[in-house]
Amino acid sequence: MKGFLLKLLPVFILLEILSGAPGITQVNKKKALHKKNTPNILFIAVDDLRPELKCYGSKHILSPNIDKIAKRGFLFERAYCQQAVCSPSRTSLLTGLRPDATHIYDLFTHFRKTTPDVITLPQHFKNNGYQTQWFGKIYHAGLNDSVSWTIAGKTFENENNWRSYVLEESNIIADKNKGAGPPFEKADVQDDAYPDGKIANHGIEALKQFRTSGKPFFLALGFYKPHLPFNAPSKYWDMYNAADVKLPDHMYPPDNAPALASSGWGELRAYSGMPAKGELSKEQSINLIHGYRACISYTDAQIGRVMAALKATGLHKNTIVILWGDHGWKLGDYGQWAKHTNFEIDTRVPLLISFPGMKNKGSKTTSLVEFIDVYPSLCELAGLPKPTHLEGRSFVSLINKPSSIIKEAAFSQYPRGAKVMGYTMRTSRYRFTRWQSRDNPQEVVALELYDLQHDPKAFVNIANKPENKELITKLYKMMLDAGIGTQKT
Ligand SMILES: [Ca+2]
Repeated sequence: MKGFLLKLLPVFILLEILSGAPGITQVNKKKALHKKNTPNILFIAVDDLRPELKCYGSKHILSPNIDKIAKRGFLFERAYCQQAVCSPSRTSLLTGLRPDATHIYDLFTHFRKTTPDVITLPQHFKNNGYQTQWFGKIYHAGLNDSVSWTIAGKTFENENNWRSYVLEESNIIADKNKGAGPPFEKADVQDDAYPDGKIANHGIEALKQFRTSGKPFFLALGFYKPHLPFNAPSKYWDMYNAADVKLPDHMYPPDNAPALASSGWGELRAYSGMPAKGELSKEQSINLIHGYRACISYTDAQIGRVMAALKATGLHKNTIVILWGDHGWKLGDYGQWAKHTNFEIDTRVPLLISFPGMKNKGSKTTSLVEFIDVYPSLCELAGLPKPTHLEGRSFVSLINKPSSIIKEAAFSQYPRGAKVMGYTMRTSRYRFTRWQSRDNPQEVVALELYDLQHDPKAFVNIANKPENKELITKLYKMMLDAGIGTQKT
């Protein structure tokens, strides 16, 4: 541990002194350091995990293993994905580019079609001598990028639908419903009856092999839960009592919000027994919230198994652990379910990092950070040069000084069909969203403004209040100055 710290210190000192784009000297110096240090990367993605964890202040959630990473590491209170849906968010993080640069706004288009030569995060580590391997969901299902990896991975999931049921009755329902079965399942089975347990098993085996080979590695483990359907072994359901589940206190859209701000939550409606229109019953809502919590604890336990193996192999002494959820989620909040909006609740994400010898263990920052910042940050920590295409900036300085601020704003976006794109900007106080024409960025379709200082849950859109006209002009200028939403899409 000490040795790692001593070797890493010069990198921090160097980077504290030098700011902005790395010069040739810095890159060469870092390359030289990299040869000596070569920390491994354990890259943990959790699908549809909103920051509802004990380490994020949610006392009702049992997430001891993720909490342990926070305790030994560093937690980002205000981290934001760039688009609140799987593939665009993951593509953005893994390429270091915003959706307007990847042109990936949907779940079907591969980024190699739109940005054929981009060097992805794992590919960059591969190009710098790392063994890179994945299990589970890193890229979106069916959109793997084989050049990112030195070792082939495995999804453990049926690629064309979300069937991971183990109970016969669930599969019978799914067969009748073109693959979409019940939205949750409770089964008295072992952890590895479902994909996430298998992913942990393979991750553990991979760690053992990396220990034997002694080669630096970038191991990416993408856990599926708490994505729908909320399937988990019974013991995780039994950790919670349905009677304790409280429904959100605001089950309708924000006051004065335009209709396109909301989602119709078609994703959940596609599951068996869910209404095609209208609200869920109270019982359905409680069962789903119960299932989501069970899935968090189930995945948390798998992460705990992997972290125990990291320690048992001794690799924890030289491994950077990063954990992220690809976007937020609504569990009846605003009367809606799933993601697919520009709301704070969908764009805000869990993000944790831990590495040997880090300063300020167990600290948090409220500085805004974005998923596009992950790529340059991991480069900095591993002593690799930062590719010039990256749109984010490293957040490593925050770890050394949690009270500092590295960004005035975080940006996300969401399309509404072929005609409208919504750009949203989070500042330390406000969330400002501008829905505009995709053909003509000057043309405003609708505006939203939430004062999160006075309305922390964003219940009231105040964009149309005359007294906020100047503020909106100022916020829009900030957006334009950052180059957000200026182009046709
Ligand atoms: Ca997702």
